[in-house]
Amino acid sequence: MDTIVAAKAAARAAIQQFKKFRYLEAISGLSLKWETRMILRGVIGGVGWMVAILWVFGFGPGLFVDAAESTGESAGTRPNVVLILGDDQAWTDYSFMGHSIIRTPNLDRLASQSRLFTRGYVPTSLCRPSLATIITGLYLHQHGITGNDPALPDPKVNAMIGRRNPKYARFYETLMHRIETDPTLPRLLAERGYISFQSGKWWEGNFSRGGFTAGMTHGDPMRGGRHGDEGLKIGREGLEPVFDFIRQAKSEAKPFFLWYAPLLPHAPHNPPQRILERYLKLVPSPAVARYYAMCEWFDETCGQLLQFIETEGLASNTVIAFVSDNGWIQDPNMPDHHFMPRSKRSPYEGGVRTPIMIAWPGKIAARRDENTLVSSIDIAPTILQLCGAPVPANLPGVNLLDDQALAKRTSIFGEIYDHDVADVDHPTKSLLYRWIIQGDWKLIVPVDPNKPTELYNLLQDPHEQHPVADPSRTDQLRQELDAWWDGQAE
Ligand SMILES: [Ca+2]
Repeated sequence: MDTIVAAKAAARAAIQQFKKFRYLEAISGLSLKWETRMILRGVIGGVGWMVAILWVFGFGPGLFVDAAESTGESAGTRPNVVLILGDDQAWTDYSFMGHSIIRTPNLDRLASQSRLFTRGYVPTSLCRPSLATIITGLYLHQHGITGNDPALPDPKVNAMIGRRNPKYARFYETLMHRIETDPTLPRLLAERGYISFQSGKWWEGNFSRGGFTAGMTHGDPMRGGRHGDEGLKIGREGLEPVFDFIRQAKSEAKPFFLWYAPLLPHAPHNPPQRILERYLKLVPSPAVARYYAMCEWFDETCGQLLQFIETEGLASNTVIAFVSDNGWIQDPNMPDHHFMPRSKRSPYEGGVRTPIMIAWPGKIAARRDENTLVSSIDIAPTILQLCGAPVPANLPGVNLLDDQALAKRTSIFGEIYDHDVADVDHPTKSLLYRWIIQGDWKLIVPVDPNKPTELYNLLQDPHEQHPVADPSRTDQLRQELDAWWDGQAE
């Protein structure tokens, strides 16, 4: 499919050259002999066709990834971008990822139309820092938002009350201000004329602080602002605010960026009864049934969003990207939403692995990739290039559509912190683990010297049940991890 897309692009380029030449003739008043004209047109057009032929025979990988897929710039296009963010859903919990009970027909369809990476990761398994990474394209130690909340000095005081204490306002402000100084997708896309809308999860105060031109989250702590407030209604109470924004962008003929981060399947696990009933019959644990139903509910809202884009006639000019901010494995023996130790907030696969996909009908060839390691740090540079926006030099990710760049990168990395940030001025002091995956191997390095460093072969042991003793491989991976970032607080 890539070859056909690229060959078509080359053919289109050749036709454009013909047209350009005719235009030049017209505006310059050149009156060339018929024979001269045909020779020149033949030379110009022939170059395009030659490139197309070379591509077909495999001489051009990477060439048109930039020209036709990655930048969008060459065609002068500015596609709309819809970023769908799951919240607390493990990598296994979609039917397209092989789950035998959970139904996700809408995301399955999107997966079949996408460049899908089943070995996707987020560097960290906690909401706020993971979302900050997705919107900035930076690692946690770069953007400085490492936990969900600043630590409260008195754990006995109710957290919501404690957070409103003016004494601690500086702590919140220090963390939140970072999103104003870091690059963000909406801010960078605004330079290309995009309008943007925040819906759902958003931890960084008012939506405008992240560079969104519109949104749902007011972020006022005196009115319950913490991780999305009004925005958290999206999906659970319909999608009308998102639909209104899309209608507005369409009527103003402006390209748009949509942040769709509903609190789904995140707790509270209170799915509609009509969905829950099916799962209660299939699994013995009511808590697991509720979580499974939440996954289907999330999928249902994604279907409503994608259907709206289709109905509005925007599908062919809209990029859809998907990632979950972190995983979740429901404890079957708890009455309510409680996660198992090796899921959310942990460095294990149940916390950090997620499918990552990107779709653009007719522009990005659908392909299921079960080998290549990718990370949520790659989403920002991919979107920026697709929209023809400049990619800041300090972004560590690569374009998900650039096969050569992906092949060159052999390792991906992550860092796990405590839920609360102990010292907002030195946020990396709350570091708990760093991890590296290289090929099939994963090394987890704890900060606590009393905890073991763990090595796993993910191909043979995808759920990390059997640590491997291999000192030389451990040393080699440890060196590469340290070369990436040594974990020392700044
Ligand atoms: Ca989350």
